[in-house]
Amino acid sequence: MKILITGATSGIGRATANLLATKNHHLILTGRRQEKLEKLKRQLENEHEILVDILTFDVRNVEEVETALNFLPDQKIDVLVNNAGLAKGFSEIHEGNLQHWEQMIDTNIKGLLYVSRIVSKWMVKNKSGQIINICSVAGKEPYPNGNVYCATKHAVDALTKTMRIDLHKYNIRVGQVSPGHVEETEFALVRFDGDEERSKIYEDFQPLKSSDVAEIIEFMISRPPHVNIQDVDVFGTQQATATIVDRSGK
Ligand code: NDP
Ligand code: 8X3
Repeated sequence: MKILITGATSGIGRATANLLATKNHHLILTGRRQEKLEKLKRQLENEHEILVDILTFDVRNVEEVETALNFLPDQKIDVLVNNAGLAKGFSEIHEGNLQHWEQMIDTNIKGLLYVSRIVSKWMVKNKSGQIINICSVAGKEPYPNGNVYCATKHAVDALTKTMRIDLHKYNIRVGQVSPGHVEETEFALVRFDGDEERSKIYEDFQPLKSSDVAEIIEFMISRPPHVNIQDVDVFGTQQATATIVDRSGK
């Protein structure tokens, strides 16, 4: 299958690329950091007998998205994993940073839409395909200081459901994974603007690993064509809700 993963330069996206490569899929990996994409392509093509294409673009820029995707030769994608996304900041609403808000809204909502609009059009034409959005517990439960990030992920939750309604009649599967905390990602470092001390949020409990989420994505993809997994809420065992975490040690 030909599988496009946005945000494959690190974290969940990269772990998903690594796992799907072992299943001999043709991968199209995207992100803004070209060097990381090139390194991953070299690694995966050396380790597996697969084709890896890379596309470097910012999902927030509609022209870049269109140019990059239209560069693909045959307008056929079997699976789209809408993973690129981020949180920026952690403050109460009256102290919010406008740039952070815009970056989250533009990436998590508009970027996902720009990519999905093009790829879903191809899927409708081909009468087949699957879209998997990476949502979050933040898309299900608002939590203190999460305001705009939670709002963007609630939007992803609504988009997964509405895309499913729009696309099911074209034989297109749509679902999402909604994880709690996931380590082996740059998520916390990005949220806290590279502040390594503040980013140490996984030291006193065992969260999910990026490979755990990758396995769920692979499971959703490998179901028989008549099965559509619509949503998977998943947490590390020590995390019960967005805010209730057993931080007594790993
Ligand atoms: P990472 O920061 O490790 O990965 C984020 C990926 O998104 C990177 O590959 C990054 O690539 C890409 N990305 C970010 N902004 C853009 C952009 N403007 N254009 C193109 N690509 C972009 O974090 P995660 O792996 O954790 O995040 C993946 C998804 O999982 C996100 O949607 C996140 O919200 C979600 N999630 C994460 C959880 C966690 O606890 N880690 C829990 C629940 C959901 P590059 O910088 O090269 O552009
Ligand atoms: C990432 C998990 O709890 O930081 O979506 O929102 S959380």
